[in-house]
Amino acid sequence: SSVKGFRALDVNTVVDYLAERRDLATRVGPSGSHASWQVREVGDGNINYVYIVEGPSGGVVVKQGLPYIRIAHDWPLTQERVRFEADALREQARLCPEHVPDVFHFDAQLCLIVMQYLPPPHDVARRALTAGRTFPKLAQHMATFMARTLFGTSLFALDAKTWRAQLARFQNGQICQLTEQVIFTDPYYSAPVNRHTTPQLDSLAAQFQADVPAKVAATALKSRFMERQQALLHGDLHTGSLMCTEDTTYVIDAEFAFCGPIAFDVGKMIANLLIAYFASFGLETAEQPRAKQRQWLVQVTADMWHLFEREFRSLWSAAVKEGHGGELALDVLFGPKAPAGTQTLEALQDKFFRELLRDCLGYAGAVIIRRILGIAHVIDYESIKDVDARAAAEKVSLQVGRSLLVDAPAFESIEAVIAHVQEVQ
Ligand code: ADP
Ligand code: SR1
Ligand code: MG
Ligand code: MG
Ligand code: MG
Repeated sequence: SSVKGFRALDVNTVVDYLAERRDLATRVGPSGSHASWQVREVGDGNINYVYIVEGPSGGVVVKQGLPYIRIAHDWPLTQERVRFEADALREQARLCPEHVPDVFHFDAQLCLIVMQYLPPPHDVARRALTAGRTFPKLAQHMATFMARTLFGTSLFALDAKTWRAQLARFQNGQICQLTEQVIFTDPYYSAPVNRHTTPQLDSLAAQFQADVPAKVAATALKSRFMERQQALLHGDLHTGSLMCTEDTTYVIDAEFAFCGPIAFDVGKMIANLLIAYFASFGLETAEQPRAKQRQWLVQVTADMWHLFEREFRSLWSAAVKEGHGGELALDVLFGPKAPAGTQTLEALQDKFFRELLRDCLGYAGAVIIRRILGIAHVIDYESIKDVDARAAAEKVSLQVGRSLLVDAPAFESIEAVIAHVQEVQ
C-alpha cells in the first residue's frame, strides 16, 4: 500500500506541483510562465518515474517512487526508498559535490525528489557505451567518487558514535532484500522472474542451477553483503546510474543506499564495464568496429581500480597522520609517532586492498551473471539484434563471471583479470 496522502503525478500535475512552490518554480521560469513549460517522463530505469521540466529559466528533474516497481506493477516496493535516496544523495554531495546532483527538495508524502537537471550532452553511461562511445575522465571521476564516499562513511573516517548513527539512519531493509534475492539467489535456481536468451542459453542456465561451487560462492557473497556494514554504499553503482559528458560524471539513483561492504559498489562498477566490453563484440559492425572502445574499456577498468586504491589510501594515510582519522585509523596506534606506526599502517592498507580486490571480483562475477540469467537485463546485451551474436556475448560473459565468482582469489591483480578477459574473448 502507498504512503498516506500519496498520489502519483503525471506530466500535467508535475507542473502544478512545481508552480505552487515558489523556490522550485523560479528555477524553471518566472511567476505565471508555467503554461509554457515543457515536460517529459524519461524514466528508463527499472523502478521509478522521472520527469524533466524545462522553462525559460532552466530545468529540474522530479523523480517519484510509486508503491511498486516500474517494470513489474505486481511487485510492491517500499516508497521509503525515496527518502533513502534523498538522504544518500545529500551525504554523497557533502563528500564529493562535483559528481553528485544537488537535491533541491524532498517530499515524504508524495515520495518525490526535485533535483538538479543534467542536460545534454549528459547521457546515461550505459546508453552511450552501448552506442560505442568512450569518456576520457570516467576512471578518474569514478575513482574519486568511490574513494571519497566510501572512505568518508567508513570507520577509517568516522568515530564509532557517528558511524552507529549512520547505521541507524540507513536501514534500507526492503531494498536490500530485493538485491539479496535478484543478485545472490534467483540466478542459481529456477526463480519464476528469471529469464534468459532461449533456447541458446537453456543448458547454461540449467548448469548454473546445479553448480555447487557457484551457489556456495554466491551464498558467501550474500552473507558478506548482509553482515558487513563497512560504509554507506551507493548500492546500485552501475553504468545506468552514471550521467556523463567528456568532462563531467554525475552519479544518480542512490535509492539502494545502505551500510554494506565497500567491495559491492566497486565490484558492480567493474562488472558493468566488463559487460560493456563483452557486449561490444555483438554490437560492432563493419562500419563501426569497436576494438578501440574495447581497449579503452579494459584500460578504464584497470585505471579506475588503481586510482581508487591510490585515492582511498591517501585519504586514509592523511587522516592518520593529521590526527583526524576515525575509530579504525587512530594516530596513537598507526601514526608516524607511534612505535612501528607507519609500517603498521602500510601493512594494514596492503591487507585491506588485497582482500578488497578479491571481494570486488567475486561481486563483479555475481553481477555479470545476474544480468544474463536473472530478472533485470541490460541494454548492452539487449541491443544486439542478432540473437545468436547476443547469446555468444552472453556465454563468454557467463564464463568469465563464473571464474570471478568462484575463483576470485586466483586473480592477484586487476591486470590478471583483464588478461583473462582478453584471453577468453
Ligand atoms: P530508476 O531508479 O528508475 O532507475 P533513475 O534515477 O536511474 O531511475 O533515473 C532514470 C532515468 O532518468 C535516467 O536513466 C536518466 O535518463 C533520467 N534522469 C535521472 N536523473 C536525472 C537528472 N538528474 N538529470 C537528467 N536526467 C536524469
Ligand atoms: C527487480 S530488479 C531491479 C534492478 O534494478 C535496479 O536498478 C537494481 O539494479 C535492481 O536489482
Ligand atoms: Mg536507475
Ligand atoms: Mg553537485
Ligand atoms: Mg533506481
